[in-house]
Amino acid sequence: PSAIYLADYREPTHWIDETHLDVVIFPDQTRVTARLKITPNAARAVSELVLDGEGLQTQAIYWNDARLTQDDFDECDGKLRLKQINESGWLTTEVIICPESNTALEGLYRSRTMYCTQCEAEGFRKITWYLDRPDVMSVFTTRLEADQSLCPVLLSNGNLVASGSLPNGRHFATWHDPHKKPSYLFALVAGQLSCVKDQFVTASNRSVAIEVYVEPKDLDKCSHAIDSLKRAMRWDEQNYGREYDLDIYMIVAVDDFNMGAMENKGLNIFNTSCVLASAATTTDIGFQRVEAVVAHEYFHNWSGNRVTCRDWFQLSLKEGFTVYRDAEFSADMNSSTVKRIEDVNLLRTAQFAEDAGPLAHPVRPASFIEISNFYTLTVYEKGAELVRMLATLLGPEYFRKGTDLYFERHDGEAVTCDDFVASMEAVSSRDLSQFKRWYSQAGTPELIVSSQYSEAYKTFRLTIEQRCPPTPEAAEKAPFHIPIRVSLLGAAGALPLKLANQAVGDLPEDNTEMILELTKSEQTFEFAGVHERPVPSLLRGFSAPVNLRYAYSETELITLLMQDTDLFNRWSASQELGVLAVSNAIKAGTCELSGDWVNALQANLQRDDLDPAVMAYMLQIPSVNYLHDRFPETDILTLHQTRQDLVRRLALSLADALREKVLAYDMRQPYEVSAAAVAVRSLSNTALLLLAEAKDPLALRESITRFKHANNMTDQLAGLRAIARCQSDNVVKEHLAAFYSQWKDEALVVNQWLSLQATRDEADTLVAVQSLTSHPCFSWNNPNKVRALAGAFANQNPGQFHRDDGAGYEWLANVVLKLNQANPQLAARLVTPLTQWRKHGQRGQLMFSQLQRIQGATLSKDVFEVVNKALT
Ligand code: HT7
Ligand code: ZN
Repeated sequence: PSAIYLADYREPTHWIDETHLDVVIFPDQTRVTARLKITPNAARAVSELVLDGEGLQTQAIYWNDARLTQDDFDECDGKLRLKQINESGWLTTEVIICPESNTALEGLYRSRTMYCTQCEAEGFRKITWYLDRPDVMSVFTTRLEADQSLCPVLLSNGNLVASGSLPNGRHFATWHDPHKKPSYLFALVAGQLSCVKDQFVTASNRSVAIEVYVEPKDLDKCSHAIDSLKRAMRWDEQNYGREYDLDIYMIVAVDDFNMGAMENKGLNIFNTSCVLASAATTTDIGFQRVEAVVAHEYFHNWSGNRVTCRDWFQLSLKEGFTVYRDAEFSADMNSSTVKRIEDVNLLRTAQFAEDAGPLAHPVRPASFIEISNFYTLTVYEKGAELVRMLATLLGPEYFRKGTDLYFERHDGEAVTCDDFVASMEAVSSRDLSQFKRWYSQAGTPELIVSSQYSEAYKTFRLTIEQRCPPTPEAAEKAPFHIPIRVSLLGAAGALPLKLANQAVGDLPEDNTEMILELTKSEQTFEFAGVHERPVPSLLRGFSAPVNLRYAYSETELITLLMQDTDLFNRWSASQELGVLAVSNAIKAGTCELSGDWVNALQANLQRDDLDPAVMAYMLQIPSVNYLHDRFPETDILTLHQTRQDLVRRLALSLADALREKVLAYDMRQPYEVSAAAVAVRSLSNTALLLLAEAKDPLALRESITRFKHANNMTDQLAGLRAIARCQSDNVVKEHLAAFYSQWKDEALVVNQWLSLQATRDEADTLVAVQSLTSHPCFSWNNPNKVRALAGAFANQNPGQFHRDDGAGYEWLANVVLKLNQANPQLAARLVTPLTQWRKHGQRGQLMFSQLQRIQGATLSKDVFEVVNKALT
């Protein structure tokens, strides 16, 4: 397979103004007739029309209703070439496809009782011959035909314009979408589905029908998604001035799905895990995920659908922006600090690792072999951080003006990341050319900060140096434009700030926080009128996706933990204290906890003005992956054991306060998913789990009680997790069996059950995981099941995945090889942990050999690209 390059981008040779599809579904044989109105693109003046297609059995081709013979076209290697298309006309193709044998879950496939599609990024070409690229936008009319009893529901994008019965128990439905769209936003669904209906009245008083389609057994799990959707619709009107633009918004829940959800115009298709929710079967995290994903897909209607990407290199234009929008929405609906902590945790543990490994790529990659491999944390999460930095640099008013202009300028267009930044520049008159390096340079910049206080001059200087490590696309990096939000903490709180060169008249009303703009390799910022030696609170709210290095003393970190006026930075200080404790333990070879740290946490546990959910996060020692980033020379298992030791000691030292949190919790309260209720459960369950790590007698008792008497899945799973940490093997087995028999008919709960077993740090976990692949609940064709078992084992069980004998790596490689052809997207994602082999010294050689073993097989493009990059 060969790479394609951003630098080679050319406009399409032809446009497709109208697309008329006729999809006739029979078991094992679906006939797709596409009638396309083709117009040559005058700007290209190329007469050869080359269409994309994969796995299609071509039956017939017509140009303006005249059937073409074999001499008129050439079909080869996924391309259909038609020589002389110099004028507008109608191209009709007829193909046969077989959704029943499509295990890759791209294009049209069958999932349980329904047929459905996944066209992003290049799945439409598996349905019919097409110019399958996002800058070709067309008006779609889709006629679906199927057996009435097997597929009573027939859906596609836009509005239903005709439907009716046909002879032989068949029926049809015709849908018309008035908005031009690229093929990746096309969708159809046909199957046995039940529907929950609701409606939303827009700001301009239009009524929009909401319809959520699920399997009949799941009808009682739709209300949270519907409420979330309505909140998202209102929020987008209020915060971005964006109204929904069709009369109907449909969501379909599908059990077999490669990702979370898909924003097809007017017909979103969702992984069941991101739409279904009920107190009995879904955890708080699950509820929040549903809310976030529903909102994310809804926000795409503007950031992605109305204004789309010119080419797939611009993927972050829609994904980074939409992740930023959904993060702000979730922050507004729940606790903003908790949301930020969760996002920053993900960035620091997983995106930073991606940016430092062999698969590192810029937010706007310059080349790819398989675009599906670029739905990454870098494109999504780091991309969102870029938008956040723009919002920080411009301030809320200009940022909103910038997004308004962007939507207005480019409505109905396929555009680039440069166009997005250009709108921000236009409204603010700022020069963002240096900022744009964030889109083209990969790697996580490191900020090395030092400070100097002058008692005599009452000045405080921050000297900040930026460095960015080499990444595959470039060894040398030009300096980034980095907004650094800072405060200086004095004895009585945040100090008023004035830079030495700043006129008093330029100061804002609240001048206790400031955004420093770092643009050079090294810069010094001098604050004047600082009457006491302050503790700097740096990178508040994580104002840029960078690694901050400042030599805080433990006392300073404790000051930040207790007093910072930025709650996020208080949490950040708690993490730094965890890192410090690990560092001391590694140096000393034994794990002695600092009394000051324990006292500070204890004091925080007793404060009732602190959000309990943030407190729960303050009690977490940083993950092994993050610690490995900080201590790259230390073996991962040593880090894992040191961390476990620290967790136990912390639990023992805080036992009284933790017991109080466990006991204060009233399990019988009716379940509510408000931020406050979630926070209380979060702290109580974190306390329980910590006590379970220390085998505290209360945990031995309470884990069983919580498991048995919980009135919601959050508490029941917390009980089971605690049981798994503190009870004897027999008791654990007994409760795992009881949980399965209680929930065996709820696929999403069974996934939790699989993950819990895959993440147990026990010598026999790998054997258990292997035998679970033969359990009746497991299926290799269901990505949720594979992720729950293999994904959880490889990504969330450092102690067992990194076994000294390499058996964890070998098993993962077997899984990748098994899925390589059946579901290439899934296989390519699963292989990721092995690609980090360079970080693992001697142990890394075992990972390396497994990658080589994979490389020896006949690989799909997806796996080929990942494995080859990892090995070079
Ligand atoms: N835009 C959607 C991407 C997506 C996808 C990509 C590749 C293969 C399968 C997929 N399913 C969904 C999801 C989103 O970001 O909203
Ligand atoms: Zn998205």
